Amino acid sequence: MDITGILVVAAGVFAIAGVLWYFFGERTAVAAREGARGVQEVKITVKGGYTPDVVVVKQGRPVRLEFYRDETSSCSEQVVFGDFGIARDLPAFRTTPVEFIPDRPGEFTFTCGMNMLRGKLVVEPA
Ligand SMILES: [Cu+2]
Repeated sequence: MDITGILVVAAGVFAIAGVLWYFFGERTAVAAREGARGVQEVKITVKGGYTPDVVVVKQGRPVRLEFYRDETSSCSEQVVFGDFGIARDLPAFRTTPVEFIPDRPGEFTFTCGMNMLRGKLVVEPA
């Protein structure tokens, strides 16, 4: 293989790694900040996905996730926390709070109403 061939293969490997990272990599994990009254608060932007898409909170303390939906795509018009029995409509270009108390530790997926967009709530044991 000459140098051009090696470069082509290397570029291909980088491209594939990039695609895998884009689809499967965990991009942003954010720990909740404790605000007034001990509420764990995180702002999440909804635009073709959730940013951050990994949110870390502590068990047994109230959580307030503020979803700002920065698009009109119908895909993201609802957010669902199946494990906690929560489904909320997210009006476009507004902030919608989702409040609950994570009563058990673990990793819980939250999704859009169609189960396409995905994020993860990590509840650390108290
Ligand atoms: Cu969707």
